[in-house]
Amino acid sequence: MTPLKTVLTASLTALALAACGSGGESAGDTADADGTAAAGAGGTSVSIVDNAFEPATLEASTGDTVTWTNDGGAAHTVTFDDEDSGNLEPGATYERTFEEAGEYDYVCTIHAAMEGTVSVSG
Ligand SMILES: [Cu+2]
Repeated sequence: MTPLKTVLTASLTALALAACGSGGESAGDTADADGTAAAGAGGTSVSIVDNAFEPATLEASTGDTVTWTNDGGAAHTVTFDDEDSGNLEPGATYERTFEEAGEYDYVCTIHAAMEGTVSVSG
């Protein structure tokens, strides 16, 4: 009785399948990103891939604006307790400015295993 729900379910299934496929193919690329993530140069950009935030923990300073870019092939979200990017399609970006020091945990609401933290120091 709910055709819309059927369509949504089918779309989510397709996204999940696409995410699995591209994740395997880009293994070589993500290894590189992991190796350089600790450098922290710039410190205000997070790359979203299928399915992880890179770097998972970002060090930032108060007043910094952090930009997330969806470099993956599936839609993802950047969801804090108090702020939500909504669905970010491939290529989309989201920004948040951190005015206060603290640990800001966030997740992707589409993929439960995707977690990240912005560690803001004053
Ligand atoms: Cu995701």
